[in-house]
Amino acid sequence: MVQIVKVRCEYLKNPLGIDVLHPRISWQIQSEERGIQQQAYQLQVSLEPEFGQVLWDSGRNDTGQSVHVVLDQIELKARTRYFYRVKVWACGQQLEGSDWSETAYFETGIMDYSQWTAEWISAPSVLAAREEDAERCPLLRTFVTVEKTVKSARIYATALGMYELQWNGNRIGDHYFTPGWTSYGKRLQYQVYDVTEQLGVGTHAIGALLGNGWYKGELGWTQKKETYGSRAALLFQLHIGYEDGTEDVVVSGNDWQATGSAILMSEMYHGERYDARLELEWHSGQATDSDVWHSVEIITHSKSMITQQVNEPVRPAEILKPIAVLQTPEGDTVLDFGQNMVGWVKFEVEGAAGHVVELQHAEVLDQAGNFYMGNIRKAEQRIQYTLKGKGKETFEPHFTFQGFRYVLLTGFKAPILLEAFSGIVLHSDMERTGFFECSDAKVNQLHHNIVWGQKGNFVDVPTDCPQRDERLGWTGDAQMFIRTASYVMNVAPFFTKWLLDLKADQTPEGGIPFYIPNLKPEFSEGWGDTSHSSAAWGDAAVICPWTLYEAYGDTRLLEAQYDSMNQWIQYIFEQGSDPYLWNTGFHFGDWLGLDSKADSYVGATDRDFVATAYYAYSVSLVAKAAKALGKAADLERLALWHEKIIAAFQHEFLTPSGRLSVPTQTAQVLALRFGLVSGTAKEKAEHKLAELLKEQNDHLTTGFVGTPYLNPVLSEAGRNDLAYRLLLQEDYPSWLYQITKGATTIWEHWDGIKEDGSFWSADMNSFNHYAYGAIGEWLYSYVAGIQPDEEQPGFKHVKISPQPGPGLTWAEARLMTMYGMVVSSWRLNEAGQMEIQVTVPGNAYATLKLPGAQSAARVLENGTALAKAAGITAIHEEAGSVTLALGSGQYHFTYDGH
Ligand code: RAM
Repeated sequence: MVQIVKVRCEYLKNPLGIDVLHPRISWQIQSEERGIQQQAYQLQVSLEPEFGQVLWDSGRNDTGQSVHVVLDQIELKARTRYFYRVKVWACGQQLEGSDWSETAYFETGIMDYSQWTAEWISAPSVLAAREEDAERCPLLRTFVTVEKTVKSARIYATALGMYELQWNGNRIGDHYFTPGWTSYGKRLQYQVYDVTEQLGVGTHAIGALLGNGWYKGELGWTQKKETYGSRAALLFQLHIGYEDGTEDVVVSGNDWQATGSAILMSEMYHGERYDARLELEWHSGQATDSDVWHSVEIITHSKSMITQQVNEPVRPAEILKPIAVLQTPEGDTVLDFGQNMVGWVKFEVEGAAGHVVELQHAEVLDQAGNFYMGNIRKAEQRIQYTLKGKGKETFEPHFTFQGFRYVLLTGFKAPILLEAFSGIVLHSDMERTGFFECSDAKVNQLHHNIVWGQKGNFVDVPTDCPQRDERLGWTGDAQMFIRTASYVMNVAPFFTKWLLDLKADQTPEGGIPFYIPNLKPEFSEGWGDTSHSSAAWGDAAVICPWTLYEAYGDTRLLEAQYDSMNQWIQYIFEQGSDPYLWNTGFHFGDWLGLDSKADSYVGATDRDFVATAYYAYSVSLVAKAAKALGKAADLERLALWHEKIIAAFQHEFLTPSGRLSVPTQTAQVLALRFGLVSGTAKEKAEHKLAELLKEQNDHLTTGFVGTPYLNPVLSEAGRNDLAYRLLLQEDYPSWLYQITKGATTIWEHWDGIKEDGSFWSADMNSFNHYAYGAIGEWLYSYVAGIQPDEEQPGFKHVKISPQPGPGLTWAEARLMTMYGMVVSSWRLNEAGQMEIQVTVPGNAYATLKLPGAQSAARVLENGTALAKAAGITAIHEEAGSVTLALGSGQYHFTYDGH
């Protein structure tokens, strides 16, 4: 029996607001049987869930494609729900037709921005006239009267600033920080809410709170505001379809009213100030008092940049309860959530009207055990709540988030009840896809920390850190971590959105700003007058789309970014004194490398070396993209270009006898990983790397640039022994050192907390920075051995090559790919045999290299000889290694001789 599961449109389950003309459909095929390959599919689209009338029927389509099938035969109409289902014929031992999949749907949105008839409305300035109201968030409202039975109702909304919609006093939807952060001048996403249920006959109050958000609040470390504009405004359109076939549209316009809300201040970095005494019964329809309610102002602002939301919204993903309440030596009362998290605290409190309680958020306690805010810099992370004094009150903030493990409480009555506090974890609601476990508890904690680093820093944009006055979409950090990120969660929609902003903010010369979305240049003080295009940072333009292509087989995305990728390498071409070297301009170099000079953040590896190495790498990836997209002429030109860079690199950085002239770990790592050396020069670099590690007593000195590739390079060089030693080191500097210091997320610095418990300087010491979490890639793709194949991307062909090493007795990774779950695990059992368990999803196939297997004859699959086991389509034996070609299914191999 074959069964179809996880039918998705544009990666999403039943999405609303799809505005692409030809969305893509994907599904997965499950079966108990091995070797399942799809032979044909049939796809049907209907306007009704029962498929009474079929709008489009593909008929039987003889193809194996089950991922990103483009719906290009129907002309989609705006604001319409399309139901679809799929059936396949798959071949295992025999050809079988499946049942129809469950019915899924997608719904189109506004599609054409000229259909926005609503107007931008803003609170009148009189509301902010009093000094104490200057920061107050406005509340806008209107009333809607429904006289007939509603069949369907949708709200389409966006804002300059942030908005939260309310319906008769209740929050609408579970999207947070809407409309998200984009390069607002060029792209502004809108959201869709299904409010059919809420819209019974009668009069309804609709409210919208407006906050500063990224649009006009403080951003960057220079305490500047109004990055994108100075006025918060709402754009709102409610389409009501009645049972009788008629329609009404309610839009934001001058009939709306505005007043000040109970939110006296709300800032991303600083937190929120809320006075519950100011709450209004605003939805009752009574408070029409003109002292309180004013007419809104219509503002002129373009709508042409409004666009569909492609990524998942930020949602509350989980709730953590505090594990303890502490009294610090300084006498503070502090909650410990046991996990460095991102989101906010929801709390219950009781007391007299006017009483004020305060929460301040920090990541760590200092050496003495006191609450420590130093590394949060100028971000206040403070929630201040004034009670209304009417029994139990519950509060959670609106337009701000905090990065924290510890919360300093002020004004709360003793004894503190832990039940009264909940840590609400907020992040982009991506599907968790990767799971890793092994025999070492500290390595498992490291993986946990990687996952939490991703949660906390994937709040609509990939940020460097989520707590201090920074929280920016740093390109370098994103490209270093993206491969790991793509194992841990499905990040395709998330990065598709971010790459659209990257493209939008790319300079006319092809340069890439340091962070995306970009800020104004004056926000980047401290970097001189350069505000873009450092090597290894700007290369995100190329590395990110390519990585997504490999992981998800997303050709459309690659095509969409292709020009931007080319513009980036062209930009580099124009920079150097020699077009094939990049030896000019500002670069971050091997950022935070431990071999840096005192008082510098830049590691010892020559910056021109790093820049030229990345230049070569990016050109090689654009060449691969050209190949994948069938652009033969480009491929030829790019291949030649790449050769010239390699030649220039070798001329500049390789001695005549074949040594790299830059004797750092990172230099060897980059040259090896990017294929810049070959033959004896490659051997020398491998040897040198081992020697440099030995000099450090098998410890790394690498920074942001070298660290992600260090272990992969060692494994490729046949030095798993060394890679495992680095992984398992527990003293400084190492990944596990921070675990021994209690880390629950990845630190920015190898020595964020020093051996004696003191801190690295407060000026840049985040405890939630995912860059060094890029070791995750190695755990999945080498330790467990699951790798994509660029020729058959999206894990259509899975390369599985587990690489056991000293110090671990077993490891297992599970990865939900576009085709389904891939599993790879190895275990040295008590009898000293190697056991390998592998799962290959339906309609995919795998090449499995059995680690340490001497001969195929000695390997059993579930007790049977390999030649007799189902699903194994080929067996290769070569120089003491056994490689198998596998069809889909679950396998269990056992053999001696590791
Ligand atoms: C820091 C950021 C980021 C890094 C840049 C160069 O401010 O936190 O991680 O990419 O510097």
